[in-house]
Formats: sequence, C-alpha cells, structure tokens
Amino acid sequence: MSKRVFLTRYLVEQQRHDGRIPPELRLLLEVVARACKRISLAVNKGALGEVMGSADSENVQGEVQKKLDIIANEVLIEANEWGGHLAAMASEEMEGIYLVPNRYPQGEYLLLFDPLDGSSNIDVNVSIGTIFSVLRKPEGDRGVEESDFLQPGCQQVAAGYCVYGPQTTLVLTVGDGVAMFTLDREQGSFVLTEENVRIPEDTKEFAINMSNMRHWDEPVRRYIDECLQGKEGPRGKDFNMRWVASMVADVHRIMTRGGVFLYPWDRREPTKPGKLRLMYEANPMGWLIEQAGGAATNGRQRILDIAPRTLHERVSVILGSKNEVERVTSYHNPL
Ligand code: AHM
Ligand code: MG
Repeated sequence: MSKRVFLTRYLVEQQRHDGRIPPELRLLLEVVARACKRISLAVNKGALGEVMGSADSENVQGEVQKKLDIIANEVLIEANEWGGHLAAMASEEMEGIYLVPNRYPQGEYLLLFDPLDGSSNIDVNVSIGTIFSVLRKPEGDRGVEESDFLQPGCQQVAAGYCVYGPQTTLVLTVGDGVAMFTLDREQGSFVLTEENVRIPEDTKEFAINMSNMRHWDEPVRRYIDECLQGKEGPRGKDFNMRWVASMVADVHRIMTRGGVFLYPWDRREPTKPGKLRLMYEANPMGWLIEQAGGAATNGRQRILDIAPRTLHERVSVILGSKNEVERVTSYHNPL
C-alpha cells in the first residue's frame, strides 16, 4: 500500500517548500480542518444528535437559521479563537465581526466563513458544507475593524471548503494549486487523495436553478437556451443539467469532472446583485476554481477583482470550466 500523506504532513511540507506558508497559517488551517471534523460528526449524527430543524432565529440576511448553522458557527469560533493565529472572524451567521477576546494572543490573520452552506439540504440528508477564506490583517497596531475585511478576493492567502456528503472531503488552496483530502473516519484524519486538481476547460454540464428562468437577464437566458437546444442548436452538442442547491456540492462536482455553475442576478430582488455572498462564498470558491484552471466572474468582471463594500455583500456568480465561463461573460460584455 502506498504511503498515506496526512493533512499535517502536507501543510508542513508546504511550509518547508520556500516557506510557501508561514507556521501561523499552517496552524490556522489545521484548526479549521479540526473544526470541520467536528461539524462532520454533528452532521452525520443527524436526528440522533438532536441537531435537526430550525433554531427559531434569523441571521443578518433575514434567513431562518437551522440548529446546525448555529452549531457549526460556534464550533468554528471556539476552535479558532484561542490559538493566537487570528485577529478576528466574520461569518454568514453573524452580523458584525468577531474579535478574538483580549485574554488570548492576537494573530495576523482574518478568517471568514459560511459555517454550513446549503442549509436547506440539512433536513433532507443531502450534501452540505463549510466554506472559508483567509486574509491577512492590514499592518498597524490599532484594533481590527470591519473595513479591514473588505479586501478583494485576489488578496486571499488561503481558501477552502469541506463537503459533508457520502464522504467528507476537504479542498484547499494556499495559492499553489488545489489539493483534496478525504476524511478517514476511523482514524479521524484527513488524507491527501488528490493533488493538482484540474478542471477541464470545456464541459457539457451546467448548474443553475431553472425555476428562476423567467426572472433572468438576457445574456443568461441566451446561454442556457443555447445549451438546451443541444446538438441541433448553435453549440452542436447535448448538455446535461445538475442542481444540488448546495454550492459546496455543485462546486465539488465541477472540481471533480468540470461544468459551469451559475447563480446570476435576477428580477426577483432587482436591487440585490445576486443571492450568494461575495466575501465567504464567491471569493473562496472563485479562487479555488481559478487555482484548478477554471474561471469565475460576476458576468462582467473577475470575482476576485471586485472591491467589496460591505461584509455581507451579495454577488452574481458564474464559475467553472474556463471556456464556458468566458462564453457567458462575453454574452454580458458584447464587443
Ligand atoms: P445558504 O448559505 O443560506 O445555505 O444559501 C446558499 C445556497 C447555496 O449553497 C446554493 O447554491 C443556493 O443557496 C441555492 O439556492 P436556491 O435554493 O435558490 O436554488
Ligand atoms: Mg451559504
């Protein structure tokens, strides 16, 4: 049997190779992975763990919180607040930023997360996941403020997601490609199962919530309409469609076999730029996809170049196989 590489060893080697990651970032990523293991256990227990159902509360976006949303948020905070690697955290489930309490040492990094993405799938036993993004705290001695988080995605120093499905898989980038780790449940360790993940540039598979079709803008309608025409249409090939309604699961499929994911702006809430959140959904996913050779735009510009204005800002998202993303983007930006 070939030798197994555990997450710890992978990260230590990343640290050794030209100091690709500093020791504090290595520690941070190990702690996030440990928190994901705990969330995975809670998710796996399901109804036996009394973790199902709603929590009778709403988050800052006015969405009903599930018990597991809150548990996952607490697990991530408790795991990360004391280690000395972080200065502050931000989450989909918290209105403001969470400063590391004064009793603990302050670190150089900022952590953002969607603790449990795809909450509508919790109760129906369909894959859900955790998404995270790591930024460096801007230089200076003053305390951290919300504005310190408002950095474009191209300044991320690490990003990843953990999908809780038939397997628990952690997918990670520190800016040197994408690696996947599968949780060995008996040992409780993440094992490296794929390095240098590459997304095919072309695809025959798209992911979009078709029930919103009547609300879409013209370029998105045109793209999907051309896909639906199949062999007989301008694309000259048949397309397949998938929509899990957990971004983590849809992105993981694209990481594994290619495809294009769209959650575009639509007319249901015309003043909002989209449904998904820029800072802790689109940015980390966009960077992971780019690191695997794909592309990510909001239809008009690269996601990672968007200068955020607020912590919970929303954005239109088109990501996945490069040639498809470029095609949809060109339909939004005609020459
Ligand atoms: P959440 O963070 O509240 O779970 O919402 C985000 C999720 C994504 O995972 C998914 O792509 C999308 O919402 C599905 O939305 P819809 O139910 O409109 O298809
Ligand atoms: Mg989410």
